[in-house]
Amino acid sequence: FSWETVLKEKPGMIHLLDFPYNGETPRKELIEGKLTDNLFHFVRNHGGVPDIDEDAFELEIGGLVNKPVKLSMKDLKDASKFPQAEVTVTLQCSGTRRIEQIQEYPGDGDELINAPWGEGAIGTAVYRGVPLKKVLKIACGGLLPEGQHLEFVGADTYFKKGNVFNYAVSVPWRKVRANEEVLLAWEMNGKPLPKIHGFPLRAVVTGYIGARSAKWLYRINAIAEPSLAPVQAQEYLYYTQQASGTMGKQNVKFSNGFSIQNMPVSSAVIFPTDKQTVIHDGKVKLQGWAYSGGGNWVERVEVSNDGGHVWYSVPPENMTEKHYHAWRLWTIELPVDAEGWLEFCVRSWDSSNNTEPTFVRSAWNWDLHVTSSCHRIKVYSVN
Ligand code: MTE
Ligand code: MO
Repeated sequence: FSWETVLKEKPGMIHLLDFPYNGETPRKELIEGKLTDNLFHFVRNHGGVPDIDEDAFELEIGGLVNKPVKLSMKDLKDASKFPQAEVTVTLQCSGTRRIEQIQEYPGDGDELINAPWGEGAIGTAVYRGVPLKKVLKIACGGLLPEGQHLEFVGADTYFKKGNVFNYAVSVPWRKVRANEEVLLAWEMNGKPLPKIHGFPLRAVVTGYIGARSAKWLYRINAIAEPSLAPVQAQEYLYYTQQASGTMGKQNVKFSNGFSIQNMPVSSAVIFPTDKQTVIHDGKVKLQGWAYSGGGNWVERVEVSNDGGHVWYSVPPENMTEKHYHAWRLWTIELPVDAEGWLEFCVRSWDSSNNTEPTFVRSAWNWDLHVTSSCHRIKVYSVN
């Protein structure tokens, strides 16, 4: 899978890395509608894109379950065996808006780990599949009492410090047990899951960072403790600036970081863009997205034309509807009469009354994850 192939199939994608291919949704397509066109959904890969024959494919489920099984795609899609579900889900990479943290202070990773994503490592789709909870119950007779986490293993391989690993992560059984919307999915917006998004089968873990939604999923292990695979145990950790004192990240132990699961509430202005000249006629139209993880929906979005002193609420009728697992797109005519450089910013609140840190440095962390601070852009305003 080369960048050239992707360019042909996904014209206009914002290019991050050739190999492994990583691409960001173009701005216009990002806020085109509540559902992101599959063609333009962002892509985050750690390794190559596996070629999987759906007819020969089997999902193996084992570890601390009552009955280990192998299921073909035909078994999984047999609605008389497993009830199917469709869920609208925003997937957000924990690297979204990382570029702002990089600009504040550089981190300490390579370009794969610290890919400089902007505002487009997020997208929304309707996924169809089977609730993982039901598959574990119906096919495996449930978990053994020690089975407290579910490890997802992807068929893609990935290099780290001279070793080759399969992409593997885990989620707590509690999350799956409490949430029938955690899916094993084979369809995205009514179409077969595209190859680059995990064909033939992926996990879709609502409310969590994108990393837990393993693509090319071929093995699920019920385990007692969170997975020790490097993606789970060594990446997607949140190290506060204080964790390293003045010594730099090289002195930090993995155990000093905490594992990031739920996404916090965050938002972004997509139009206008940073450093753009805007012509105002007493107002300027702003457009963007707002999303919160953990099953929280976005309650309110506010924008400011003066760097965050005076705020204007986006009228609810100018937002797409509330949703437990999906973003809200918003539009507002922001009053503007000044000429010259202005700082526009956005902040939002979710249904648990969480809001966003004021400045990027308030939530800076060594691996540059979950940039949730108030998104700020500078525009040159003329009349
Ligand atoms: N699954 C596998 N097998 N390999 C990967 O590299 N990347 C993860 C996750 N699942 C990844 C994976 C990350 S970090 C994110 S953000 C999402 O997939 C992105 O999903 P997408 O490429 O379908 O947008
Ligand atoms: Mo990600």
